Amino acid sequence: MSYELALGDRSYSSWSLRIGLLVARYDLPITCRFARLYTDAFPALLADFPPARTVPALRTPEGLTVTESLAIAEELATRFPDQGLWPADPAARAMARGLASEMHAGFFALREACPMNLRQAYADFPVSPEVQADLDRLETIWSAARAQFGQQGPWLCGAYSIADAFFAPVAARIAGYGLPVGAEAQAYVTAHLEDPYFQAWRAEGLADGPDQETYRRPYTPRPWPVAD
Ligand SMILES: N[C@@H](CCC(=O)N[C@@H](CS)C(=O)NCC(=O)O)C(=O)O
Repeated sequence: MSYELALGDRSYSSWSLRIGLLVARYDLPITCRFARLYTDAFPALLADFPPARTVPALRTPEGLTVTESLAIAEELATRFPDQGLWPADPAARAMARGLASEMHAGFFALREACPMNLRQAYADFPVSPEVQADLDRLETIWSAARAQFGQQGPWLCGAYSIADAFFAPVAARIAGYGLPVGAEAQAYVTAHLEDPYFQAWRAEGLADGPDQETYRRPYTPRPWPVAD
């Protein structure tokens, strides 16, 4: 038995994006199976990954299903130790682990107000105080990581790591909803938008089928911010 991964819509499923980016970037030997949310295909896919009720879900060669994105990322890092999913440097790794965990456990206002949508960008999004507080916190932790470990490139803790994959959907939200961040955070967002693995995922998602109406928001539509 080999590794299989259940994933949702490439355009809309932020948790799928995180793990999908890791599989593609690190060329992991995992078969990805996709199903669109809100279709009959979704429960049918999950039926092959008991007891998962959300995506992503990883089935290991031993037949065990791992759920929860952070647990899946940790499991992949452990099972493929030569690929460098976490930074090799202990201090950078500790920082990266903290960042990914904080993302997994928080930023609820931003996630609620701005569902990830890689197909549609908006203008005139009204930023609530709660969303602004999440943005402020993001700027604080991104800046702290980059000040310590980010001098050599665009990512948070040296080379691209699980921490960056966990913030890829956040970068997409900042770009897509035109959320206000400073120059340093904006540069980090742009690094994600220009990342070839992110661009490939987004392009594949555009071909997944019709738009999912549930993700449409009543703001002024505008083109996706980076031509790719
Ligand atoms: N905490 C979970 C969240 C996973 C999640 O909510 N996935 C969404 C798609 S992005 C899902 O499967 N939703 C289907 C449902 O809730 O029924 C994780 O880290 O993987």
